Amino acid sequence: MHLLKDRGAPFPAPSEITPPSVYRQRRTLLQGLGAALAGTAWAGTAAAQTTARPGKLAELPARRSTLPGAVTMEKLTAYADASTYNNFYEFGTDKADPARYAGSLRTRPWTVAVEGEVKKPGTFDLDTLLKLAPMEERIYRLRCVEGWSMVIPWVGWSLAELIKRVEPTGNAKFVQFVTLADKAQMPGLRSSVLDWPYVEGLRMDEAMHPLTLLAFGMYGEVMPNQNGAPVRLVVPWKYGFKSGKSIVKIRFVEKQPKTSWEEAAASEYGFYSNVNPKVDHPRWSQATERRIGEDGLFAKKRPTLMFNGYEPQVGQLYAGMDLKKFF
Ligand SMILES: Nc1nc2c(c(=O)[nH]1)N[C@H]1C(S)=C(S)[C@@H](COP(=O)(O)O)O[C@H]1N2
Ligand SMILES: [Mo]
Repeated sequence: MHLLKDRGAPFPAPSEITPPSVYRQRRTLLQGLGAALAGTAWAGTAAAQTTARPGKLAELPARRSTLPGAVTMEKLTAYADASTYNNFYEFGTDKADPARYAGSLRTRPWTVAVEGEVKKPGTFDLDTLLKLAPMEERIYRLRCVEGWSMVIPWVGWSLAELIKRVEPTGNAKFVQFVTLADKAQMPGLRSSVLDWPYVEGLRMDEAMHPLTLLAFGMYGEVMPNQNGAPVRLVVPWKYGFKSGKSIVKIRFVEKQPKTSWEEAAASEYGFYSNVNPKVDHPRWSQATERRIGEDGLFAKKRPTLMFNGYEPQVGQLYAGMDLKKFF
């Protein structure tokens, strides 16, 4: 939970890593060369990177994104970690609960309603969304406000693609994301830890930023339920909770919308929630983070970067804003 203080730990230096398209080639090459390279450091590195396609769920092909900032070179988090250490309170507050209980989530049929201040409102079914724009692989850091982070190869397309198609009116200043709340499928709704449904929001320019991803998969496959199937948001420069899972409605509004975490504790979770090592959470520091899968007894925490490392791409959105006030 966000109530827990980070227990601290992490990791040495960001080890150099090979992007998936390249390591897939290497893997093929290695397979071709057979055991010839086995035992070399290089072979070891390539083998460690074959997590890109875990082979658990249906493949979701994507081209590599060429968008600036969309592919970090950091070592990927293992799929086994990214799909078992989750926050998805609709299935419980323990990190293991979503993987344990999200099997009951029915992800088809699925629709996303788009409404509010748009000229072309409508309801999009999943198959339409899957074909709406070319799928891209984006390797983003995701940093939770609790003080841990992962590096995940997401599959999806820029939310801006959808926004352009529905033609927002001049009154559309913010976007609210409403996620599924169904007691029959989500045992966590029995708890009142949050006001359901889980809602989140972005300012219009944040929602339109090309890095803001509507994600349908990860590691080359469709999204595991526990990671927010069948469609979720990923906003890489903001704390993880801004990235709503299992979205059913997108509303364009004039006034800053309410968000579940602000509602739960306004003094701790602001609307913006940009990753910012200089603005501590009232109950813990945000200066450092531990990388999931790389923590150990002697591992060092790594410094948290301004805007989670996406400052070159998104810093301009906040020019002139007091980020301590608008935290
Ligand atoms: N619907 C919904 N979306 C959610 C959450 C949630 O509890 N419910 N948790 C958020 C939080 S706190 C984080 S850190 C990320 C975690 O995403 P991951 O499990 O894919 O790493 O999802 C976010 N989206
Ligand atoms: Mo989080």
